[in-house]
Amino acid sequence: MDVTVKTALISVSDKTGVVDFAKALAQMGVRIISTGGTAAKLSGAGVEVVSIDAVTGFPEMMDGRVKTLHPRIHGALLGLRDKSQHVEAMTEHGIEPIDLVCVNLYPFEATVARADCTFEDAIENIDIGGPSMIRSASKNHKFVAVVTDPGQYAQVIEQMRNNNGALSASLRSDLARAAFALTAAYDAAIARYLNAKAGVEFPNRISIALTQETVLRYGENPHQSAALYKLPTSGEPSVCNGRLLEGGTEISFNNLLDANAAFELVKEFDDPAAVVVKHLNPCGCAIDDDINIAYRKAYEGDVVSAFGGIIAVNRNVDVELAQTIMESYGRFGKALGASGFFAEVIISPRFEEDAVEIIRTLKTWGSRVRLIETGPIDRTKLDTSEFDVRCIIGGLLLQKRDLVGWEPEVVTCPTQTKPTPEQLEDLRMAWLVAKHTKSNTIILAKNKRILGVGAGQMNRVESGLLAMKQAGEEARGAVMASDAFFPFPDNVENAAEAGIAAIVQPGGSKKDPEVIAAADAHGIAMIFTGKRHFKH
Ligand code: 93A
Repeated sequence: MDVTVKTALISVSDKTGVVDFAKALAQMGVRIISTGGTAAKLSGAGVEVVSIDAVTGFPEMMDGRVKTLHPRIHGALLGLRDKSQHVEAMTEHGIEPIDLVCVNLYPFEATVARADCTFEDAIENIDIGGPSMIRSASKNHKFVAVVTDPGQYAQVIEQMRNNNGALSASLRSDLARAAFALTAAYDAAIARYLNAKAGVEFPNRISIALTQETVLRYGENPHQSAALYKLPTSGEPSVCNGRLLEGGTEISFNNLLDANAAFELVKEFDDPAAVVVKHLNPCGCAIDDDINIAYRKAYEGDVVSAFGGIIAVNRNVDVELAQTIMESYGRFGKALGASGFFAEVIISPRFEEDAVEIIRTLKTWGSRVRLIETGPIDRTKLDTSEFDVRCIIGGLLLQKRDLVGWEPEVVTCPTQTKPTPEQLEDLRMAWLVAKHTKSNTIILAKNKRILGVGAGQMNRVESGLLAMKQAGEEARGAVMASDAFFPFPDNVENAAEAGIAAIVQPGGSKKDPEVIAAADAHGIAMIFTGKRHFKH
């Protein structure tokens, strides 16, 4: 059933587009009721409005805390037009129906995001009357339309213009569902803020409002449907908060997972760094004063795995870096006798325009690669309030993010041999790479470059053997990182055989004395970080 809009109530904090919206309504003969600031704005623009107090018979009071909370408003929104008792009650109490409510709320989230926001500011920005009207109108969407976003104005006006001033049941239903989701998200944000203020890390009940970013073609596999939703966060530079540049093939579920893994690792480094990720694990990572060299070293770490890889750099992609990336894929593709060598995604704080042009003109894969621009990396702006959320069937596991990086002040060295400054640099790098690699993890590094990665094995010895096999002869003089302690000296023995010179691990095993003795016996320097980085 269509509803002809005769009376509308407009009460908005965000006044974007409201004058044109109200003018269009007025042109179609709609009577407009409005609250203080909105009424002033509309009448200032020449729109005829009835003030809210003329309807309620009460002045707006208590600093505006009570303006629309009145039976003449809520009766007008909630009354069933097809139920005689409701109609009689409306007539008896002089309640005139309102057919459309246009409300957007006090900007609670924007207010609490401000650095100078006081607790009182936050409380005053909790809108009560607005959500009440939105909920009343949404409950009664059989008769009332509820407009909660300036982005909806055009569609509402267009439909009214083409439909003799009436709105369809289907549009009213769409608007009502959006409205309930909005008020739920609004209250979730308030609860989140108050919990944080009260120092409650894990409240009994958590509501998280997620906003759909995009529906994805499919999930991990083609038979799984999927979509990307965004969390309300601080806007920390990340893949999710980044911008997908135009061109390129549609981004996939797995691309997003891998891109996130790659960027979170490259974010750990201040010096120019590059990472290549496959299936959530780094297959290459390097640091150098020159980002081009860092990239080349990262790529050359494991050219076979770099096929279809996800590349992240912590510096802007200019023409030179774009060419370096494309050249590496062409050269190694040919050398391996494989055509169609390509990268899936490149992530960078920024892509210079001519670099994008060069990438896009590369016929083989440049036209298809997804480019994600994250904005400048600023590690002082990491969102410390954010949870790391994992799904198990029937539940979610929440933990605080692992924001521990390299802590030189807690590092100890229990072995007789001490690492050289160069080895220490490599140990630091290998340790940070281990943090971002699936457990059990063993990472080998030399000259600020990863040589071997043992990831996700069910025992640490196997991870070590894989990493050493990959590094081959280069393992001689390299350093090793283990994301958790060694329960036995076996890994150290194997490391000694491969020629590993220094090891970083958390320490804390019952068998530490034996592990240390094994390192000492082979002249290996070993340091303890005191913290582990399991990544399940
Ligand atoms: O303080 S309130 O919760 N009390 C109310 O009765 C009320 N009615 C509408 N806030 C209330 N509103 C909000 O005022 C609306 O949701 C809107 O955001 C804002 C518009 O005020 P103005 O028209 O004075 O700018």
